[in-house]
Amino acid sequence: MIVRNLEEARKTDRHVVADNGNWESTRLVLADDGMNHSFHITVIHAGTETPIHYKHHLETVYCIEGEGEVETVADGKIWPIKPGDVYVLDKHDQHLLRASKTMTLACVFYPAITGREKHRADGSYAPADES
Ligand code: 9YT
Repeated sequence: MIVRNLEEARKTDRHVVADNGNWESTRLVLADDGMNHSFHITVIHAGTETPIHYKHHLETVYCIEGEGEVETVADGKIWPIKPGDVYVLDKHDQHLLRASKTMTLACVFYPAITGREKHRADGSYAPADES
């Protein structure tokens, strides 16, 4: 069994800050835990827009606090997101994530990320066998 604490993990390299400053994330569960999923607590800063396209991962995102929206690029649909909402990228949906109030999100990735990924120019993370 594994037990970790968010505040403790934030002091380690599990805590990453996006190059563009839009978000920061603490990866509480990663690939080397052998769970096949990873689990992150991610903060999206107010007033930001982040283009994301997880071509090689599925992701479920639960909003704990804050407010924002997701725009799915294929159809231009806007999905307002508030605490209690979950959005599920079941089709590797290309999207824009916007926060109007700083958002705290709980994110699950399948397959697990290793912790070394950076968003690539196309908004994706490298597939598990490439990273
Ligand atoms: C909201 C969202 O897509 N979060 C992704 C996790 C975060 N970018 C991370 O930990 O890499």
